[in-house]
Amino acid sequence: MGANTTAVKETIKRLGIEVPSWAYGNSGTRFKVFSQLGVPRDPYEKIADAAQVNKFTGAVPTVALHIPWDKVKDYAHFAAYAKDLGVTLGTINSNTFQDDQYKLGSVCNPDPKIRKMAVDHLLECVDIMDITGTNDLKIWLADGTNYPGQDDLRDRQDRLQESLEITYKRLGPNQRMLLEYKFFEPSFYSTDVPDWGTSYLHCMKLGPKAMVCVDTGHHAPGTNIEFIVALLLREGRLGAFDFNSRFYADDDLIVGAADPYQLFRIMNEVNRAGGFDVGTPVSYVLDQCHNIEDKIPGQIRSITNVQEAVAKALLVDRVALKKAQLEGNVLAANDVLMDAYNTDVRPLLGEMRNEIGLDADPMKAYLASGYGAKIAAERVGGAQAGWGA
Ligand code: PSV
Ligand code: MN
Repeated sequence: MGANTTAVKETIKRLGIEVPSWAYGNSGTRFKVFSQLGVPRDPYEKIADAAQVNKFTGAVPTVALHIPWDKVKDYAHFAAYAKDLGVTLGTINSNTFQDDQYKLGSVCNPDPKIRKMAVDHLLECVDIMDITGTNDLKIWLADGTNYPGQDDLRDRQDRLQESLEITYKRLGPNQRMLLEYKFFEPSFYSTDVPDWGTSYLHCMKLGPKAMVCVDTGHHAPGTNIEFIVALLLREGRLGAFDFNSRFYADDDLIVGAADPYQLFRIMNEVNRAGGFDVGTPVSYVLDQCHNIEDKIPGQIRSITNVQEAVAKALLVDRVALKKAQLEGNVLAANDVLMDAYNTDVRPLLGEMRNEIGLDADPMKAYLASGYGAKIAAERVGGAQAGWGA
């Protein structure tokens, strides 16, 4: 085995995994949004639910917000409320995809007035970050085109660069811009930031505070995501993960559900590059929706899936691996990885939770807590939060 088990436990104890506020609202597909009992009706109730995930896993220091879905009157009050519940406000996710004006795109739109509207929104997000004390602005753009000839692909890149530059200049000294890519959807012919290379190019032009966000669900089937991760880490430009799983397109399913081995391979590259070290620039964030499963349990499962993949990656015997690699011993090298991957790390993680005063099994403990029944009884009336709220 690789790192000793005490070191594995200590690393996972300090590995924070941010949860998204939008995981707790109702969600679905373009065909149907299913509603659930007890779903939050405002951003405060979303934070209360996220705090439960932290309470039982001990792994969730921060909650990502989505603007305007999580707009509140008083962000300082909101931040204080979160703090009282044991969490802090995290990444601010911009939203330049829900207004009618964005039909032909936001920051890449051919109309300068609409581009300005989009940039103003990004700047407003930074204003909010200043109040909440958040460091990260995450930008995912729905911009693209549906038909060849619809717009000039290169002009759109120029507009993108210009808009990002204005936003980048507004960042404070400790604030970062995380530029997310996605290979298609909602546009079907071209996407303005479709891949890591495009995101990386723009980040390089912008400066050191711009980093790439790898959303694990945003790649074509068969893509070697760990290679992308290794490359970005090598260049010092991997700023964040958005975790989720996909079988087909961007499904936003529970991380590690579709292919836990892939998640392990990605975490192995992160570990290879020191991405779990103290002071790492990489942030770890869930970006998921729970359409048919219960939401808080879905989030708890996601956290434990990430912890299991990280624990296995930390168990890789790097010395034995390097030796086998340098000797050209293909099977021995592969065995080293498989040994770690095939280790049942659940007892180790249970032990780790006990050491920090938690139940070894966060899912069981949450289900026994009665919180789900409590919110189902209490949260009646009012509009449940969902997409667009
Ligand atoms: C849309 O694909 C998306 O899931 C992106 O991954 C963003 O991170 C998220 O929505 C929130 O805007
Ligand atoms: Mn994402």
